[in-house]
Amino acid sequence: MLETYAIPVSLYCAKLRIVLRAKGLEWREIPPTGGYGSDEYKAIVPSGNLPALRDGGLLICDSEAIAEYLNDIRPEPPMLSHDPAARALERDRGRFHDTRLEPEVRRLFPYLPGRTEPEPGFLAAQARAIQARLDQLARFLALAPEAGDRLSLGDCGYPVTLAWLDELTPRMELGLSLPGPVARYRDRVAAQPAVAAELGDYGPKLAAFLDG
Ligand SMILES: N[C@@H](CCC(=O)N[C@@H](CS)C(=O)NCC(=O)O)C(=O)O
Repeated sequence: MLETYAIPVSLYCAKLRIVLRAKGLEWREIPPTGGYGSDEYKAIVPSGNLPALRDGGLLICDSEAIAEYLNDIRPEPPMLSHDPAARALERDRGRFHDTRLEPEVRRLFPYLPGRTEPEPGFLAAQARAIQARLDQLARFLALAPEAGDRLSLGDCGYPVTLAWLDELTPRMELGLSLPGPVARYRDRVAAQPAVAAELGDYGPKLAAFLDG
């Protein structure tokens, strides 16, 4: 059986679970050996990050590489279009999430409520940076108005990151607002059964973690 190294609230672990659920795959989740960030875990997973996937002797440690591998070994339902142009846009969307939007949200993590107090002005500046990414995403979506009608690999990170923003916006007084095209895209993605199932499980865990 497939095994994933994961912890419950990790954003990219939730992204991976959406892919696993959409593919109807069975998997077993195991905590990082020796704990998150441990030398023991880094000895197994070169990048030391989560999630990682083990399939027999194969170990993969980037959520997008894992997702593409799962799409290759379980082609149905296809999560990348067969049409090269549509496939390129799906990958573009996925990269935008992983390299542009999510990293701006992650910069808030050291300052989550109850952790370190940020420097004055940091939260307002970071909120502007995240809002700029959301506005860019709205323009991105204009290039692919059908995005989210069918769940592609490029969509799976967004519902998780947007769930984080829902929780963090009031808690950290970020004053963020979702542009209309992003809100509509989000609704289309949230209606996909694999996303609804994961968010139903993940949402309460995330809220409890942030309250905790
Ligand atoms: N680009 C990576 C990012 C994964 C990532 O940032 N994972 C977080 C947990 S949600 C992590 O392990 N951060 C600590 C680190 O990268 O050392 C992916 O898509 O898998």
